[in-house]
Amino acid sequence: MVKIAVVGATGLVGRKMIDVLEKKDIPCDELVLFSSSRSAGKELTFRNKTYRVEELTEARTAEGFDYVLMSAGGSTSLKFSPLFEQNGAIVIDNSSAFRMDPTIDLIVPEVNRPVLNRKIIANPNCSTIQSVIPLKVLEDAFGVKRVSYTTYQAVSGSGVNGIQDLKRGENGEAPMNYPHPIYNNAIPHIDVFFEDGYTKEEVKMIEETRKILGLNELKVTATCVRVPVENSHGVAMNVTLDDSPSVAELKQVFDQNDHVVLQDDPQNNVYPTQLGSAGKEDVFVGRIRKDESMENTYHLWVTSDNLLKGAALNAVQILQQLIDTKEG
Ligand code: 11C
Repeated sequence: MVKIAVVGATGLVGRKMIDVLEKKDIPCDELVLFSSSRSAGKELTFRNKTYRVEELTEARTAEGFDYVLMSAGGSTSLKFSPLFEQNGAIVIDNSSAFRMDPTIDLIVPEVNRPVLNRKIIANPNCSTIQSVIPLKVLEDAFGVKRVSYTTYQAVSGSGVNGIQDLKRGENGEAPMNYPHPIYNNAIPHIDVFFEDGYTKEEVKMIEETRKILGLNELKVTATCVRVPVENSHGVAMNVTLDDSPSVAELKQVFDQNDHVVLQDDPQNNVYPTQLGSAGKEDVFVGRIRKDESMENTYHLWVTSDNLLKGAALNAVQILQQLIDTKEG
């Protein structure tokens, strides 16, 4: 008897979590969908059955859940994840609230495994997830010394408000979510600014990369940019390795790895695009080339669906990993 809750069920990520639970055939005898009071009462479908979304209250955390998928923002996670945990559930938390807590694992199943034995496991930021998967491939094969990210992030990363701003712009209306129009524009500003000029999104990418890879001293920097793409993030990565493989060797390593899809035949216009990866589960890698300005340094371009591998799919894969470990 497996009892699962999805918190934030009516949000973009919450809805995808329900879809992925169904698609991946995750064992679930009882599902409860939670939201804020504002969205309670909406109806969603899981395995041909209609569920009414219910308001999450403190008392409801004690209803014997085995697993909770949380995607309702940091303050909801801070309040409710520990309550679910105290009541015996394992919580996979999609917010940034616990990610850098040293007692909490931050997991991308292709890269690392939970070891801390806590009942809250953090799901990383979307742009981090798709970046650490190819980085882990490089680390295992050649050693990684340094990485510089530049992101091209879809508006769905901001939830439904981001998508609405893109649509507003298309209709000539002013934005309500972003500080500038996103339609016909690119905004080098995701999440809040810190005093040193970095944004919180950039700091997340830097810190989460080190934690997931277990490379505390890795040199990492990031510039995060919102672009007028509905879904799927792009990340340009400039990576310095310990070794000096040829570009052909690099491509071979990616080609032989099950966790990425290599799309790299530029003469025939073959390379990952954000539209091309939207709706897909994979992380796509291409445009692999040498950066001649620095030793042992390479460029790659990585795209992936930010709502799937970047959020809901990764969370459900963590859940699957936990179930497999329990059964194994
Ligand atoms: C964005 N990456 O595109 C963000 C969304 O820490 O999980 C996800 C925020 C997070 O705006």
